[in-house]
Amino acid sequence: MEPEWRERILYPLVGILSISALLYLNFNDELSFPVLWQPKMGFVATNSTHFIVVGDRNDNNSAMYVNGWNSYWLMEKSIWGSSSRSKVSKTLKMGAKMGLSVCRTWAFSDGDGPSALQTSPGVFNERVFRALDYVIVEARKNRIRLILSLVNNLSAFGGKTQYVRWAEEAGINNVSSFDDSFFSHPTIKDYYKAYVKAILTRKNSLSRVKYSEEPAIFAWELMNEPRCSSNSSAPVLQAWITEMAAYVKSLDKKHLVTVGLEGFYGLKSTQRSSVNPGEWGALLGSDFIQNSAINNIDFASVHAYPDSWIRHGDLEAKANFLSHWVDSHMSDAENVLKKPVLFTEVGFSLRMNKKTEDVNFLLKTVYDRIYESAKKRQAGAGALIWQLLVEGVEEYSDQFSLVARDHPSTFKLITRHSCRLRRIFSNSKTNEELQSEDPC
Ligand SMILES: *C1O[C@H](CO)[C@@H](O)[C@H](O)[C@H]1NC(C)=O
Ligand SMILES: *[C@@H]1O[C@H](CO)[C@@H](O)[C@H](O)[C@H]1NC(C)=O
Ligand SMILES: *[C@@H]1O[C@H](CO)[C@@H](O)[C@H](O)[C@H]1NC(C)=O
Ligand SMILES: *[C@@H]1O[C@H](CO)[C@@H](O)[C@H](O)[C@H]1NC(C)=O
Ligand SMILES: *[C@@H]1O[C@H](CO)[C@@H](O)[C@H](O)[C@H]1NC(C)=O
Repeated sequence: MEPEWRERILYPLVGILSISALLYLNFNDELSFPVLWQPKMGFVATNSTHFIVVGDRNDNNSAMYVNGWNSYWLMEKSIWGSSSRSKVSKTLKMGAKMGLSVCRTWAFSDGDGPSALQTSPGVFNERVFRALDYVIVEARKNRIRLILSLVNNLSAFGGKTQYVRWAEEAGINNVSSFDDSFFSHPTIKDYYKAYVKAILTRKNSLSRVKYSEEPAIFAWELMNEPRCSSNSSAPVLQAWITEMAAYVKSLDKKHLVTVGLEGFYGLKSTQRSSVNPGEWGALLGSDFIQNSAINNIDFASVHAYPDSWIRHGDLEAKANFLSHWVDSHMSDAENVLKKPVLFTEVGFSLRMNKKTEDVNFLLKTVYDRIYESAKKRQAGAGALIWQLLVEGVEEYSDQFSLVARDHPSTFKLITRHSCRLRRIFSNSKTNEELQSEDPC
């Protein structure tokens, strides 16, 4: 061996290898292995009624229409060890392969179990926070953007109920037995704000990027499906959204904010009441128009569950409802709100629709309307199916869950929709899209 070769190549090589080995040994704890490189991404913003990616070409060609999905359990599945983490990674990879660009997931888990993120007001389990760090890093790796929801209306993962319980445990005795004091009691509002602040100012332990600076976050969602039935005329929820959206913006000016509504029209939107699935829709203390019109709310969010909302309708009745529901919200977003609207949960019961073709038919009803809207660069900005699973996460299954193995035709339909949305913008592909996987 030439001595010169040894000095010029071998010694440095050995040096690099031993430093790498040292780094590897030091960081081998998978929970703290640092991320050295991440793909570049722009932030999502809005331009009148559509989304754009800032930092891309800034003509109207950079309009972004979304095909996406829900997997609410990503953080929880990332807490314990690499074999369950690999399911999270697999899920995000699967989304990318289907041309999906946005995933909605929970950034909350309130309570006292070992997988709770917030164990009492303002107190966090660092291990669970690192699981959320991991989800964000993996999303970015796959060029997926996340809609992160900040609290639940329902009591799964704590929700409103847990916040009210904390207040009671702290000796506050004027919280009503309704969980709705979540929206009005000053102490509980402070709990929520402290939580929001901890999330938004978090520095990712893996990438060292602050959440407020992370382009792989598509938006913050104030709450999953807020309802405040005890005040059906809606001012309580309206005031809460106004206050909390402003609070989020005061900490983070780069990210979009949405409410997380189901989309029912309230008592003040009488001209729209026939669009609701029933009279009950107006009595839940929310109002799609008023709540979404708030200045700091950047885009409207709507859910669609025809199987749960009109239980006794046949397939045709459900498809009719769905068409009106989607058209009405897109038209209000375009003409009244002048903001994009995302259908952030669209779910069809596999128990009630016995045939996969029926699920596909209903899903296609929504997708076709989004596609028409995208062709005209209008406000119907996309839909997120509830929910996609990979094999091995059956514990998170519900009657709306789709697994590729069992529902290949639905997966094909979802992918085809991603592709036709992409084709509309194919002569103006953003740099990001050109680099990402092409399923089409
Ligand atoms: C913007 O979009 C419109 C409608 O699709 C098109 O006619 C126009 O040429 C586009 N402008 C630019 C700068 O690409
Ligand atoms: C927003 O859209 C308008 C046309 O509607 C266009 O002229 C403008 O350049 C767009 N701005 C950005 C930042 O994309
Ligand atoms: C929201 O919470 C209330 C209880 O406070 C409950 O009655 C309602 O069913 C929940 N709704 C949804 C859709 O989450
Ligand atoms: C409960 O008490 C606090 C002060 O401790 C007060 O600010 C609040 O208005 C009271 N009532 C409700 C419903 O929040
Ligand atoms: C709803 O809340 C508003 C404002 O707090 C109050 O004026 C109104 O009386 C409440 N309505 C009902 C039905 O509780």
